[in-house]
Amino acid sequence: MSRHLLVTGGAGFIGSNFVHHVLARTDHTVTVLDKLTYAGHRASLDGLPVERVRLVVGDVADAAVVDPLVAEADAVVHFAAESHNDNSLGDPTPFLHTNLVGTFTLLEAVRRHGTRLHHVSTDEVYGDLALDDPQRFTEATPYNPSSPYSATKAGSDLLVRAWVRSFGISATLSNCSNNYGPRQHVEKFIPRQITNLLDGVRPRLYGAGLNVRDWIHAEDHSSAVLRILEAGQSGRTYLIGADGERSNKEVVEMILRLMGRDPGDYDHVIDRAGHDLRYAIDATPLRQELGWSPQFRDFEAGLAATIDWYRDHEAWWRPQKAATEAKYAEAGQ
Ligand code: NAD
Ligand code: TDX
Repeated sequence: MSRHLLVTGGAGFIGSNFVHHVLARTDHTVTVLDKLTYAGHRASLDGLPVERVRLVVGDVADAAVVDPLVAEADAVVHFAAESHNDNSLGDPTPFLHTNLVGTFTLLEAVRRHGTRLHHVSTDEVYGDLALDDPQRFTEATPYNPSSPYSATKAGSDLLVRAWVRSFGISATLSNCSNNYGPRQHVEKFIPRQITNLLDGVRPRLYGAGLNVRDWIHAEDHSSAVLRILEAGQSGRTYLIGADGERSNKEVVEMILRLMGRDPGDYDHVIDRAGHDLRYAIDATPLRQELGWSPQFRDFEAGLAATIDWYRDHEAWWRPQKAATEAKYAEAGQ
């Protein structure tokens, strides 16, 4: 059945991936609501069928913009967020505005119009795990966020749950692990190291680099969100992950090898304040109850394709590179 989706943050990394995924696999139409902050790229929506997708440039915290868009949609998928931990350590202000006030604004519109909502969140709301802890995060893991970013995402999740319980809105939530793939901003770990190497600059590893992230391709995140939108149970939280745990050191060494360099050719820099040690997702309910499974099971192949994407799309990332590196240089990273 053809439906009309409102996708917030659809010009960002994962949101744009989701819009490409939905338009290729369904006959839905999409309105993207995106503020086009430093992290949003109009070009990330290039190549899509213009009669099925429309971009509205606006703030998810602006009720006058949000209300009519929610009113005309069959469902809302909420990706819009300030998403980078390091930025939240420098200035948390926009994180409170977008992640908390933005989600609140959307919830009020959804409540007024009875529209179905899917809220996209992160595994960082659970805090971190010890490197040798046999447990992984599940939907029962207590919230324990470490950074201003993850604290505002945790707050946004709790707002959604409260609106389900108190006002009976129809909403699902998902908490996903670290994404990689095309169209990710060069401030993030993997694209930063790839584009540094393309510029002849040595990769930068925070601290000892033993921190573990549970990598999933953005395409697999998109297919999971679509599946939850189709078959998820209102009020439920689904954890999304693809069994992709790797230390940062392993990832940087793999990037170096794939780009034809010596795997030891990187620098250790000052560690992130409050740096979470390890994230790991148990996605069993999503796999067993909704029948979802990831398609990108070979991390090295996915990483090689991602390297090719950045090599072939310099015009997409080049405008952000110098300002991003200037910010890191100020922080000694
Ligand atoms: P991103 O920073 O690449 O994109 C965010 C998008 O939101 C941008 O297009 C930006 O312009 C837009 N935006 C920001 N503030 C806005 C506002 N006030 N109004 C409207 N639009 C606004 O982020 P991403 O990595 O694609 O993350 C998308 C979502 O997925 C976020 O909610 C994030 O918490 C979640 N998530 C990300 C990851 C990851 O690994 N990147 C993992 C799990 C969950
Ligand atoms: O230059 C770097 N060197 C480095 O060692 C950068 C930019 C990062 N790192 C480390 C920090 C982390 O341990 O790499 C790891 C990944 O860093 P990020 O890409 O900043 O991701 P992370 O902080 O793990 O958060 C990401 O996953 C969860 C997304 O940015 C969040 O939006 C998502 O919620």
